[in-house]
This record gives sequence, C-alpha cells and structure tokens, in this order.
Amino acid sequence: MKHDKKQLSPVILVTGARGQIGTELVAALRNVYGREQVIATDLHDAAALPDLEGPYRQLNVLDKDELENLVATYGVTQIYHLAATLSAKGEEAPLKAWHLNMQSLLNILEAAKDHKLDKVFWPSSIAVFGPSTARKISPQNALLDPQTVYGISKEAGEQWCAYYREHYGVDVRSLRYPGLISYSAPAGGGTTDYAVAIFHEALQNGRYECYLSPNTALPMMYMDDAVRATLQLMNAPVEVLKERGAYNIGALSFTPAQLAVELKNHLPDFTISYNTDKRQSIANSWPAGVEDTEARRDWNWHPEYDLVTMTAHMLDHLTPVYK
Ligand code: AKB
Repeated sequence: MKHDKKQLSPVILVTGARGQIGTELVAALRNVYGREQVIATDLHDAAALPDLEGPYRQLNVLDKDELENLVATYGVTQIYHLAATLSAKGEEAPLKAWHLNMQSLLNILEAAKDHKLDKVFWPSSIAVFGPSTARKISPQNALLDPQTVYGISKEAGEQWCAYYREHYGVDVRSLRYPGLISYSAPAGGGTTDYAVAIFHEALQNGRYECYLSPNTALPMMYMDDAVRATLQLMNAPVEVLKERGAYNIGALSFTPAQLAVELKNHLPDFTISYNTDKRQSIANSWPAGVEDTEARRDWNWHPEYDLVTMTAHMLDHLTPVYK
C-alpha cells in the first residue's frame, strides 16, 4: 500500500494504537479514510492480537530506525503519536517516563521533518498546569508549572513541537486533553482513571473505593468528544489555527461525589468510599476546569456530552458486559 503523494487519501500511522485513545481514534480514522489507510502500531506482537481489524505493525517508538523504516515503506503522510506514560505511572519511574515521552516525540518530529510528512498530531494534557494556574478554570495562556514528570514532558513537548514548526515547517497540532472517559479500552496509569474504573466497579461489585477525595473537581471529557475534537483540529485549515501551541479544550468538570450521585440515579444500590493515595496531590495541582475560547473561536470546538449524557452512554455500553 505504498502511498502515491498525488493520491488524496492520507496514509496515517498511529502509535500507542491499542491504548485508551488509540483504540477509538484508529476506528474513527478508518471510518473516515478507509481501513487500509491507517496503520496501527503498538508494542504488542500481532500474533497475540486476534481482534485486529486492519493493518497493524509491532513498533517500539523509541526505535528510530524501525519507525523511519515503517514511514518509508508505507509512504506515511500523517502520524498520530499517542504512546506515552501517564501522570501517576510516570511518578513511579520518572526518568523512564521522561525518556519514553520525550525521545519518542523527538523521533516522530525527526521523521516528520526528514520524510516531509503533511501533519502530525501529538496530545498534550491539562498536566501542564500547576499550582500557579487559576484553580477554578485555567486560561489558554496560563503560566505552566507542572508538578509531575508527565506534565513536565508535556510542557517540554509543546515547546519542541513549536520548535519543529518554526525551524522546519513541520505542521504539528496538539490538544491539552483533560481526563478521558471511555468504555472500549481501559485507562492506564493516569490520575483521572477513577472516572473510568468507577463504572466497571459499580456494575461488577456495586461499590467503588476512590483514591481521590469526594470534592476533587477535575476537567474531564467523554471519548466521543475527544475523538471529534482531534479530527476537527487535524482537518482545520492551517491558516485558522492562531494558537500554535496546544489548544485547551473543555467539556466536563466534576468531582467523584458528583459522579457517584449521577451513577446512583441509574444504580440506586451503588456506594462509594474514599481512601486517598499519592494521586490526590497530583490532582490537587491541576485546575478544576479549562477555558477554551481559542478552540471555540478558531475551529468551532464545542463538546456534546455533559455529565448526564456521558454517564448514560457509558452505562448503555458497559451494562451488557457485566450481565
Ligand atoms: C492523567 O491522568 O495522567 C491523564 C491526563 C489528564 O493527561 N488522564
């Protein structure tokens, strides 16, 4: 499937394709561009993945030669680079997390420069914010003072993306994702993961012990909105993108206690208890919400799911799994 540059359809390589975002983004991209146009990559051996629904290659994105080889072989024109270690897991082995998050991004940016790729997507995160950000709602241009190695890697990554854009003309686009909630693949290693785990535990055991305190409000988003935002940003004409760093995108802001109340509307016997751990101090350093005027202005961003519709949608999909 070597790409002919004159062809209209892009050839898209996705790293971290088996992760929480990748699972849904690959499906959405295949829906738009066709199954054969999207090459999913991840660390797993293809032989161990019986459910593959399109092209898949095993790839450790720290292996620059293998990455370049795939880009050249398939005539890749766009990369969505999703492989990363998230906030909580990153604190367990900071240097390892830094190496994975930074070196992989630099490998992707180098490949984009050398192979003259059309576009790159790389996710930043609300983890770039820290204690000096307005606690209630963080503006686009807040001072960034991340408190985790993951957040530091996202802040540095935003700078590297700006550098490659400025010096080499790489069209790299980015969003600061909030905590993402989805039913099809588990979240892993993040601070916001409770908002996914709570659904599984509620359906399986009728209770959940939360590692954040009841009133910890954080920015969150349903995965359908996140995927739609990503495709919208990537399809926007470059001239409209006035914010050339990573865009804030807002959707939901809720606490564990508020989510528990909403769950109880569907599952009256559900109970929640609290036992905070190290993730609480990470959550305390993040704002409760983000201000996203620039995304709304430049590429017409608006979320579709609120707490009520997100909860109902999650339960619709997960209830049959636990029946
Ligand atoms: C995490 O909790 O680390 C992630 C994020 C907010 O980027 N979900």
